[in-house]
Amino acid sequence: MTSFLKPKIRRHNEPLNELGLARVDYEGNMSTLCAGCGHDSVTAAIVRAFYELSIPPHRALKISGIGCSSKTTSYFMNDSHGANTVHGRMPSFATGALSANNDLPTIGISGDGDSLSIGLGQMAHAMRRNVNMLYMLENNGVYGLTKGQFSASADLGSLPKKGDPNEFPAIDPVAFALSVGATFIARSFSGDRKQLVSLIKAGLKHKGFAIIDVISPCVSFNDHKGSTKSYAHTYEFYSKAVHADYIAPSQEIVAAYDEGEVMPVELHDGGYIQLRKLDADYDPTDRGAAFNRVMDSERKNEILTGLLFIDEKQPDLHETQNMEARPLNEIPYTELNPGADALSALQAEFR
Ligand SMILES: Cc1ncc(C[n+]2csc(CCOP(=O)(O)OP(=O)(O)O)c2C)c(N)n1
Ligand code: SF4
Repeated sequence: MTSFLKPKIRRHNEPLNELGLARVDYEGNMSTLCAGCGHDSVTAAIVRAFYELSIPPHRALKISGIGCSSKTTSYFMNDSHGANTVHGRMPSFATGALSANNDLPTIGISGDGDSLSIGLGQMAHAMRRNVNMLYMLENNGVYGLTKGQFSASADLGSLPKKGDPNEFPAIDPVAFALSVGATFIARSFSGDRKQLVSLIKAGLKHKGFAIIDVISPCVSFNDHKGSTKSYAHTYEFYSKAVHADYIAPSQEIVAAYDEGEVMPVELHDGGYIQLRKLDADYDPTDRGAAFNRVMDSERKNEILTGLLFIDEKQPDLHETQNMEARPLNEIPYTELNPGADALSALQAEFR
């Protein structure tokens, strides 16, 4: 894909993270997306989250499918491992890469076209297997790259820029993820940087499959009156169910809110996600209750956001399959390849 290098210039007195890196060190190539595209705001949130978590860029994996959204991986962390894969096939690539090295913080970027049509089966199986990755679904209701056809997330009756209203019901990525077993499910908006950065940090620290459905408007093909994925519509119907903050293992947990409203969820790295319920009846650890609340908000035309469901107890794919904990590239060759005699003995067991 076309890309332009961005000069890396650190400002005087720029704040540095624990690794001594500045935010600019987490940026990538110059974006070639349309000015005002929601996807560029998502990139900025990703840059901030990785910088604030002090993740070494060369120890991370970024992968994507095909679409304007999938070009996002080019715009952050040039020093990371990464690949722009095949349309809808990013989850398989992630499953393979993480089987070889489950230690790499992994972010997959996709669009609603890439994820909910050609890639729906791939995404579903990564969710039910609890592959240890953060999956960002940049959702604009259209195929932006191929000039604005409706995608499967377009709401029934929503209007295109030109032509007839959408005739099919939408697939809601959040309801879908709840039904196939994802263990961290959130929704946000490209225009809500604060919420998005917190969710990305929490999602990266979750052990298992984390999905963030980000409403990310396409200014060229789906930002008009009658679209339910425009900036104006999202701002009007935006509703927050839960506020989530990631608290690193070294930070003290301070009860900043009234008791009963705050729910700390412990993560495998010793950190916490501090959940503050904005809706008193909402329980983000109860899959059935979360599903009912999401359906209820859809009936009311609300765009419910925040960390909508979390389950830290399910084992990830690596654990379920009892795979080698050490990254394969750190295992000595003699251990990886014990020789012809060991192979013959193994084959004999199956005769
Ligand atoms: C196998 C295959 N089929 C179709 C296409 C054409 N195509 C390219 S991107 C795309 C959809 C992109 O939509 P989305 O994932 O929502 O990303 P956006 O561009 O809206 O960010 C399609 C259908 C393709 N590249 N490969
Ligand atoms: S066509 Fe739409 S999705 Fe693609 S870059 Fe432009 S605004 Fe973004």
